[in-house]
Amino acid sequence: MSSGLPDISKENLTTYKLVVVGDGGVGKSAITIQFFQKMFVPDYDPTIEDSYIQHAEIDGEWCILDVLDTAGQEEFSAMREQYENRRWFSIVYSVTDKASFDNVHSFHTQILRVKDRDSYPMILVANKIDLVHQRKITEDQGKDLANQKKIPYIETSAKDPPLNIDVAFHEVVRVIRQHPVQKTQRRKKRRCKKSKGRCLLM
Ligand SMILES: Nc1nc2c(ncn2[C@@H]2O[C@H](COP(=O)(O)OP(=O)(O)OP(=O)(O)O)[C@@H](O)[C@H]2O)c(=O)[nH]1
Ligand SMILES: [Mg+2]
Repeated sequence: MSSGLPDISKENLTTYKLVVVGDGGVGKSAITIQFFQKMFVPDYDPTIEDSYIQHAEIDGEWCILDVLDTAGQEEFSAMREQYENRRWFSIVYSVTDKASFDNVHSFHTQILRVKDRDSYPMILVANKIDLVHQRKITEDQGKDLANQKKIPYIETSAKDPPLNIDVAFHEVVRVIRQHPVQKTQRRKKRRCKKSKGRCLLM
């Protein structure tokens, strides 16, 4: 009987290594745990670093999602060095926390700097939209920021019943599939080193 899962012994599935970044307390862990474990964690336990891996079927194509849930709190921010080894990003802010919205720009800049590109596939996630009365950042403000950065914008709630959590993870994979990184522009000209008359791209 088929389990519905792909036979990974036969198939070479693509692994998407995602990183979830954003300020402390915006809900990065809640979103990630809701996606992987289908539950809401009401308590706030600041993350140092956690990773999750799972098969996923996105737009009819199976893949492996390997997600790094990062530390938002400054005291754990040394772990952000990990950006270099990872490829794809979701930047999360909380619609109830203006500072977390203001800090999106610095996460975005940091990713472009590490990747040495003018643009890079990523998405902007506006979380905690269930907290309607505490909302400080409107949908229009979020969309404007995402438009400025030329990245998709998704509103989520990790609280039960979850809203757009699967969509957020699926969308980042869609963005990656649509924009193979090879096609994005390097910010600086590639350095060219002469070796035995050949030009090696660095
Ligand atoms: N109401 C509501 N609460 C949320 C939501 N997402 C997260 N929370 C709560 O907000 C608090 C912080 O959530 P976390 O997921 O731990 O935040 P984080 O971004 O992982 O924080 P760091 O690990 O410190 O970077 C917790 O108490 C969560 O239960 C949401 O969508 N709605
Ligand atoms: Mg966390």
